Amino acid sequence: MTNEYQPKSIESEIQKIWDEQKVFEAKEDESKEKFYCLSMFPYPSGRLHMGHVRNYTIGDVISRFQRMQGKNVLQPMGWDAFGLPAENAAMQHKVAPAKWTYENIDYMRNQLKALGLGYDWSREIATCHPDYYKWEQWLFTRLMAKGLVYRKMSVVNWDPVDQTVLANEQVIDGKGWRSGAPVERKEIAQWFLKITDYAEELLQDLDQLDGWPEQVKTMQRNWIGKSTGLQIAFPVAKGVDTTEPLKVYTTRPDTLMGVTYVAIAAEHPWAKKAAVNNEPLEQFIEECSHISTAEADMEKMEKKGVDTGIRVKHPITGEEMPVWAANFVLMGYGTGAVMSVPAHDQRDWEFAQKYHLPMKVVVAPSVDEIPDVSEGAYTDKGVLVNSGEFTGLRSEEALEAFAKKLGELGLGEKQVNYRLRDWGVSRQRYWGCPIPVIYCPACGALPVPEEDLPVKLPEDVIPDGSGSPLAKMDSFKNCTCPQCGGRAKRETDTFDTFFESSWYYARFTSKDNDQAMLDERADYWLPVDQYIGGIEHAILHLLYARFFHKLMRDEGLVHCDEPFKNLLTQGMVLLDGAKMSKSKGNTVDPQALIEQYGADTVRLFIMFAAPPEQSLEWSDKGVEGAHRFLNRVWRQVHDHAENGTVSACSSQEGLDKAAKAIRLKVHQTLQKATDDMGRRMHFNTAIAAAMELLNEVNKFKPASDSDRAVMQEALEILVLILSPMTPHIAQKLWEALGQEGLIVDAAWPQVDEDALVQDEIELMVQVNGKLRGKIQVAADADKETILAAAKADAGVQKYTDGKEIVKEIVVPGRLVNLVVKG
Ligand code: ANZ
Ligand code: ZN
Repeated sequence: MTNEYQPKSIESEIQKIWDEQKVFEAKEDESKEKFYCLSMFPYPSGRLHMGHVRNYTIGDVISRFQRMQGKNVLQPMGWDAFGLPAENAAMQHKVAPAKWTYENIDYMRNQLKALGLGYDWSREIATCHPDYYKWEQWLFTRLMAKGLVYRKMSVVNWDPVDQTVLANEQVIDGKGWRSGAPVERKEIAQWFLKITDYAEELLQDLDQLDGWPEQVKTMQRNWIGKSTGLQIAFPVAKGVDTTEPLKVYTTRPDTLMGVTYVAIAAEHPWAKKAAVNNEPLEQFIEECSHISTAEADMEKMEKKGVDTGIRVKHPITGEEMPVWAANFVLMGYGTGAVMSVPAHDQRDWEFAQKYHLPMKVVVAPSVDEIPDVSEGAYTDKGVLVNSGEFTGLRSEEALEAFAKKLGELGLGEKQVNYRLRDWGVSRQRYWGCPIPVIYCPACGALPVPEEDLPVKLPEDVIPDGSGSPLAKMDSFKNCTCPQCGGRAKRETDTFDTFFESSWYYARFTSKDNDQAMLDERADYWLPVDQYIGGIEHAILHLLYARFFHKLMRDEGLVHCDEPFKNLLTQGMVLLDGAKMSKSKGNTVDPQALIEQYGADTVRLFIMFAAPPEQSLEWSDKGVEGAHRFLNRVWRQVHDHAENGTVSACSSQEGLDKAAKAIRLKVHQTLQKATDDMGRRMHFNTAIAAAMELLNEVNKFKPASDSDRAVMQEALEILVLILSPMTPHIAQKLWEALGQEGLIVDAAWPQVDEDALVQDEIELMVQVNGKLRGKIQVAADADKETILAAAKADAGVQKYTDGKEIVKEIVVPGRLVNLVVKG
């Protein structure tokens, strides 16, 4: 038997055993508590990067730890396989996206296997496979029937040279990435999912998610952006041929008496009406149609506007005020119109300055402290002033007061608004899931009937970057109407790839079902007990997945409200303080490391270098250190096993002091590791404790059979603690220790409380507050005995000799302090 640690051969040998024995294939078993552990699946870009390795190692360690706790663990893996990079690669290498993707998947699957990740590969999913996307097409048609889907004109980036729609990341400095032509805004019809119907529930249910980081929940809350305010109607005075009043939405009704003008979006129907005989306005609208509507840009943009000539009446005072078209008002939010209060809103203030519009102060810190707004708006809340019958109210009281008054006048009511917009799911791209819709000239837009699903994406296509390949393929596009049988055309847009990643976690439970999207196995496994992934997915992916979960629940497919019980957002992997990334060129290739040191070393280093949610600074020295440690464990176990294994010690009976000290250390370590790896999920401190244990064990020289049994126990527990992190070496050492079977199936060891009871304890001895010695005393020693021992200590005597001890302090279990004089 070789005595050298050879990770390469060990690892492939053990991985083969796992494969052959289907060790990680999960079976539903009602008699066992389930644990569904899921790491965010990767995009098959070609190779794993260190961020993947960290994510997946964390998930694997948690899975293995939970399995040892007796849980029935499911840990699946798959591929988020649709997306733009495949199309780019296709153009570059003249290879079909499907071929490129499937080849990458094969390569990366092997990489994951080489890392020793315990996945149930029988449940593997690639989202570009029709068996998978068939069901999201099916769900979409169900949602269509329920009215949760609609089609609406919406703006896209249009490349006039390539005649194609560009994704945001394909627009560089306002130009198309391939053609270099200035991008145009173009309105086309697109499909939307009514996520806004679920806005309130998506917000409320965040409160159930005790196992999510507060930060992520806050980000989701802000994204949903619920606000309570008033919708207020300003009746028409003149300049527009309608009797309908102009509606605005405000979250600051306390400023109502300070409104001096009203601003509407350039796309507002009133602006269009007024533009008919208003040249500057017409130009302004035209100008606005070219700028981006991204909210970030809106903030920076110079505020501009044009007087529409329309006049409205203040709902309470009846005073006439102008209506301006302004570029900072968004058509898609609230009513597309705002009441402007330049004295109390900075944006309105800047606009009023620029166009010489009046200001009126109506909110003040107190009634006799009118703020100066000559340098900028006063935006704080306070007390209403200059507000007629409302003067003296606090801002907080204004909502109710104005709601009542406006209600009586029939000119306003309370309203709740959400910043969240409906989800536009159409993408004018080839490598995605076809949207299952047929357009018939006679019958309109119809869902593809269930029996005709899936609408398969043709896979032998090499896009060339100009236009949509599907739109150019008659064989794909032409079809017959499912209703009248006439000639019809297929939708050639594909889904946003967030569509696929919104429900894959559920499909893993029922992956082989070709009759239904999900079956009763989903009820057994869901919700996911532990979800692990990057913070970059804190908003969109997690929100869409939560939304899909509720959609599936309302279809009767799942029976819980939320998909992910606990969420862990792992920190970044850094090199010299900067995020490791391809674009920065500061990456470390996991593959090379695995080949050099073995997967166990890489896994151990990753788990040791930082707690999962913190960033991890890459260090070659750290990797070498991890490797040395594994070598030392290897040697320690084999040195012991060479003289034959024995059965492990399991009680304090007949042990001498040194043996008891080892057992104490072993069970202290076990207690700590159990808590660190389970409740706290701080694997780094568990590993540090295991390293310390090895040091102690190494100093222990067994002199008897009972000592050898203590050593055996220590090594077994050490190996068990390490096994989730370093499963391959753990398996070999397990065997070396004379154990049968697979260590993955071993139970997590139990702490022996007896071993934790200390006969003797160590106390610090201070002289005048400075540490001068350490003493060993019986755990139940009385004060007299402790003091005698302290005074007898040679180190202490150096400082007490010839001096008078004026005070003696004993802090039980901790220290002795002797105060001396002279
Ligand atoms: C008057 C006012 C006075 C406002 C004041 C603010 C401060 P949140 O909280 O995000 O919901 N607003 C409403 N609709 C808008 C639109 N379509 N485009 C741009 N701005 C719009 O924001 C609500 C506030 O944003 C509203 O309250 C409105 O301005 C503005 F001292 O009304 B406020
Ligand atoms: Zn028809």
